[in-house]
Amino acid sequence: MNSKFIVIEGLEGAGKTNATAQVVNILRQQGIHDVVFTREPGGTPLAEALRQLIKEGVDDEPVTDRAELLMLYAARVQLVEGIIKPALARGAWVIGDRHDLSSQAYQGGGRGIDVRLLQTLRAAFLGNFRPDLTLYLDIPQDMGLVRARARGKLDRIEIESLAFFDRTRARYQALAAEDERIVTIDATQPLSVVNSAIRTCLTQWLRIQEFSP
Ligand code: T5A
Repeated sequence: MNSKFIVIEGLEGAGKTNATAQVVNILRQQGIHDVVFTREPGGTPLAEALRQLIKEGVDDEPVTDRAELLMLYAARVQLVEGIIKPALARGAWVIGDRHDLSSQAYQGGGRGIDVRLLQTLRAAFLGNFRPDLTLYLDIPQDMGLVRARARGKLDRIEIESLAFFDRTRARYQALAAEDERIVTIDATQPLSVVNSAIRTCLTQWLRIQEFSP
């Protein structure tokens, strides 16, 4: 089987860390051991510096929505060109904690940035590059934020309004419904049930990939 790019998406506290571990277990059981992990924003020294700027800002300077979007894209391009594409080219599998769908949902849905601008950026900077499979962990924002808050201090995006996260979730759900490469997992369930849903979905998908040309 050719190497694949699998992405885990969802609101804060949806359980992406747990899902990543579950995906890796399943891949190992299938004999796939060469796996590279990425997170967005981040994953290279420059992209990690941008992550810090995106999540914390600088002093009290307000960050405009478009500046936030461009920083996210700068980090993404750096990661895709420097890490993800080379890993896939040498035959490794890549597991991403977030990718472009986050921008479509948070910046498109949450911030309300025009979809045409997002499509233009994606076409210009990513071209046809897409994840082979995205597992979208669907959770209402109040439940996810309770989990995220338990970790401690909230960052610049996590302190956004409930309406922001409702719009973000609605965009995630709409995009997942129209793209067969995005599978929605109900992340409100207990961890054991979420893990079993991930196992069922990924095992079936791997079987299909095995027999695809
Ligand atoms: N962003 C990012 C954008 O706005 N646009 C973009 O394009 C991109 C790429 C990134 C921030 O940047 C924004 C989105 C984010 O605000 P981040 O830290 O990478 O920040 O992402 P977060 O979503 O904030 O990371 P979290 O760690 O909060 O989320 P996870 O990884 O989904 O949560 P996880 O797995 O650590 O789980 C949190 C807690 O819940 C428990 C876990 O054990 C853990 O304690 N848990 C469960 N408990 C009960 N039942 C379950 N099913 C559970 N699943 C997990």
